[in-house]
Amino acid sequence: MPTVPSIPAPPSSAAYDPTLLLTVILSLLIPVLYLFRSSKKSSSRKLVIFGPVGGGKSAIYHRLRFGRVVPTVSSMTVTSATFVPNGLEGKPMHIVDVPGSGRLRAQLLEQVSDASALLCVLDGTQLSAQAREAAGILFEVLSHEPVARRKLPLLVAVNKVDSPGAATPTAARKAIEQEVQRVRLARTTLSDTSGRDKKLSGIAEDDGRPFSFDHLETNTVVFAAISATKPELSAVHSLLKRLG
Ligand SMILES: Nc1nc2c(ncn2[C@@H]2O[C@H](COP(=O)(O)OP(=O)(O)OP(=O)(O)O)[C@@H](O)[C@H]2O)c(=O)[nH]1
Ligand SMILES: [Mg+2]
Repeated sequence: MPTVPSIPAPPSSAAYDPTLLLTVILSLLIPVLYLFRSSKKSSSRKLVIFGPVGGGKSAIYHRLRFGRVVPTVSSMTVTSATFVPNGLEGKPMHIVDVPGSGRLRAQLLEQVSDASALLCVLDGTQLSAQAREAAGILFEVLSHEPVARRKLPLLVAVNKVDSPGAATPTAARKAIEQEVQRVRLARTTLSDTSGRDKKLSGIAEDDGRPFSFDHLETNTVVFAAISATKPELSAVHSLLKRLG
């Protein structure tokens, strides 16, 4: 009996082709790995802008992003993008504008956890109110564990130097240090009465001396006068240049 030549069965599905399967997996994996890598990279150059309501954070953010200032209203959501800041050259940076509203404090602490530089902005024409508010925010940020254990550069920018009567960086520093001392005493008393025996460090550590930013070992703090509208942002540019 003549033998019938066997005909190879057609592949039931193209997906079973191992080469094709590998190509599909790789083409899906590569963009995911790339995205992960670039997000890690951007967080190694991440600036977080924070501070009291009305200090001028969004004005600075717009100036850095678009090179101009647009009329703003008090922000209610976090704004962020990765870009090469206006007036600088080089690699893009991830810049985050966190509104001053107390309702966004948890988001602020989340944002600063992986920041590589901090920019606290206050309105130099409203020193006493802004210094009190700024001291409370700075206390929370600098005592936040992921920030406290890293050496992060911090610029406290006294904004609106273009306006008459704006405070000098020296006056702002003194006012904020006095307010931080008040916050620190209030928090220390609270933690004593709560019965917790937690070792406080950094900005929260009451070592018997009046608080000074010079006592902080983990953060390098610079005070400078700036203006988002004039514009006079050299101190902000210097901070950004440190990120490489
Ligand atoms: N004269 C002057 N006004 C400024 C300057 N920067 C900001 N402003 C004005 O100050 C007001 C508040 O500025 P914003 O940038 O919205 O303040 P913000 O810090 O983002 O405030 P929140 O989003 O509420 O936390 C706006 O009317 C700005 O135009 C500045 O350098 N000089
Ligand atoms: Mg804003």
